[in-house]
Amino acid sequence: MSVTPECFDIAADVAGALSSGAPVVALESTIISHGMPYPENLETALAVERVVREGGAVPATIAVIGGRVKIGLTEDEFERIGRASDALKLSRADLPHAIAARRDGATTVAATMLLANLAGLRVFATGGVGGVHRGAERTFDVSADLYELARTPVTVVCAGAKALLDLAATLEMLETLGVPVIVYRSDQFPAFWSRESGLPSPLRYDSATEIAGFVQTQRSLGLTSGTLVANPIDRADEIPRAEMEPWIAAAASEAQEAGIRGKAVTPWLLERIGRLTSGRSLASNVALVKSNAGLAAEIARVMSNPA
Ligand code: PSU
Ligand code: MN
Repeated sequence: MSVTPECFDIAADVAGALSSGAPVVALESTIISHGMPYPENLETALAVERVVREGGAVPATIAVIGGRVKIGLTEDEFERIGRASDALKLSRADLPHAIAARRDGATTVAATMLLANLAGLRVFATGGVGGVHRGAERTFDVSADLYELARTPVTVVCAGAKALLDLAATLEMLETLGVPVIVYRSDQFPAFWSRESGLPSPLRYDSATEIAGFVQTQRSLGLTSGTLVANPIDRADEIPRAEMEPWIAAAASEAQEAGIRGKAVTPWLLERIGRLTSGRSLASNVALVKSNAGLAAEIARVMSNPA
């Protein structure tokens, strides 16, 4: 087992699962603090943990509380991250500050991957990963999530990337960085709220067993990058692309006019799109995160008990 840094607190059930080789699924916390409004954020976070348990794995939501890295949160800690308006949004660059200054912070995909890996967790479920923003040729706004996927050996299950990003550029960037992108049971890369993006799947796999086999092969080759698994939202929960596009365009141009920059961009757009769609985007978001948690639990189970 890996030796974790002194600032880590690993929940008892997570530690038990790790020492016995039982399946564990890491979960991020920025989606709680900056991705959804209260109280839906808390309800969703707890529901996602239940889905992982029902799927036969132990959930480990990751966050920084008072400068301690928590691998697995108590209900009070969920509450603290879900309600705290002063929780920092932590990506790779921000973690040492949050820990040294004893702050509360919620971890993005990048920071969650990094911490999960240090704790020995190999599978992680989220909603959407960050990517290349529209207009990145001017702003250079490319999420640190992509670089983390390139360097950290964790399998990340998501619903694609939000269509408010430049999805074609995001896939190009992932290819450049050497990050394999597997789409689960679909020939198109999914666009978060929508099943389709118009972009072909780089790879398509139809079972958790095949995905676990892929990752095993990746490791046997000495490859230390992550793997992105894109799980399209269920048809019953999706908002088709044509319906989403005008709302995304409106939110993106408003963000530009309002001068929103840096870390604030993704949370701002999500909130705005939530309002423009009268909550429909939030309902889809909740459904897809649960679906991803279920698939991640299945992959973690197969990885723990290879055939
Ligand atoms: N996608 C969502 N909800 C979110 C995020 C992504 O549907 O809350 C968060 C994730 O934590 C992701 C982060 O890692 O936004 C990316 O932010 P940025 O673009 O600033 O790297
Ligand atoms: Mn950014």
